[in-house]
Amino acid sequence: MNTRSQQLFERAQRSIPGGVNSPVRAFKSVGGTPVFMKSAKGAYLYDEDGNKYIDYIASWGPMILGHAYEPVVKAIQEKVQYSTSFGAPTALEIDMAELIISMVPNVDLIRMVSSGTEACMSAVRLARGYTQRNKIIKFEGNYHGHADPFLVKAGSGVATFNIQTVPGVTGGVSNDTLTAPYNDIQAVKKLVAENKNEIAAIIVEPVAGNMGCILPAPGFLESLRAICTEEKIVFIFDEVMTGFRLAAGGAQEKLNIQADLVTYGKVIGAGMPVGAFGGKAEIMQHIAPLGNVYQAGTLSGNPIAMIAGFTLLTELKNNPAIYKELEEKTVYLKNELQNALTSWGQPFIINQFGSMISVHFSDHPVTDFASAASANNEMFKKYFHAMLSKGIYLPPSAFESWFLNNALTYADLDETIEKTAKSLREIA
Ligand code: HOZ
Repeated sequence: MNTRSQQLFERAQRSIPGGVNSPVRAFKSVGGTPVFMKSAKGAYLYDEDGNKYIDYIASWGPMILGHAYEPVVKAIQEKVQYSTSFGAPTALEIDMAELIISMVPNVDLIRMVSSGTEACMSAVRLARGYTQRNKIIKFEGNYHGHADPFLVKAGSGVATFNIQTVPGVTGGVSNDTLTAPYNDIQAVKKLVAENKNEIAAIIVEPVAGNMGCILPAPGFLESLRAICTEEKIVFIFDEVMTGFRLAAGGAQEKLNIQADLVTYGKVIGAGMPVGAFGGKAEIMQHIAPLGNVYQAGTLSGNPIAMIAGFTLLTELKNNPAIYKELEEKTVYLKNELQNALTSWGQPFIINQFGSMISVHFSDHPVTDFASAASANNEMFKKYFHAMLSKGIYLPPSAFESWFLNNALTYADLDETIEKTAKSLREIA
């Protein structure tokens, strides 16, 4: 008999393209039926068939303190009775802007939007308007949302489905996006030299999370910073995944590097649809209505998204120990996974930074898109399904990072290891 998830997936495909509202959820790269979720609490997800899962996605990052976090739920419930949207300014938007500015280095002004895609798209437009230049450099396997300029050699779903060229993105747009391998500073220098005074921005995931988790090589981000300063290029950190996750001040704080503009997504709304971009006043003042770089949105600064994010970020600001706890849990998981995979005896690489981690079935270090793509991703599929069947919910793609949440207990981590060992025996 079909499970309820199977029934729902069949029904979904009749009204929703591919049965999902975001391609990675379709499970196409790992095969099988996507699991339809009904509820979540703390570190656990519960599906429509009543199965429980230990969650390693955390809604792709934002559930840092776990799902349905009580203070966030209460704050939303209190706020929602006063309307879900005004289309007019609220005091809460100022509280939120002031809070983010107090937590994040190097941000004088910040503009709220409704998603990480919007944030990155707007930051690039601003960089172009500010520098009066057209081209940008992005890195292979980095994903900055689905706006046209970013769908060139992108990570996440674009890499998962091996889409080389995205129909609908014009040549004119793609030609202005130059790409370099992640961690390859010589390739960046070459692009900059070949396109002297034409590069508006370099945009980077400071710790990559859309081709698995990939760490910046020592000196890579520092060299990008130096090139941008020298060549008057706007340096953009895409902190949609790393912001408020690696540290209260995100990757800028954790790695001690200052970007000119920084973008945020779902994390600043505790999972509500929200994003933001901010940076130095000198650049930000070119945004309308201060300047002519136009950018807008009826739902920007939406009160429900703001109160959810404000409540979560306040907790993170007031409890810096959370980051230490999260990292300790992730290192514990990494070490135990390492033991289980070593006893298994086949090649593997684990990449981990802060509370981001991923396993690559690879005999070579995974440092960029090419090395992530040449791992044994067939093995990942088997591992994913073996784990899923045992109640461990990993990202359904080898090209996505896992995200830990602080509601996870050491007992959850031990259970995950025990099930990893069983899964590896099954798939060997
Ligand atoms: N781009 C997201 C992960 N990097 C996928 C989000 C989703 O499918 O919900």
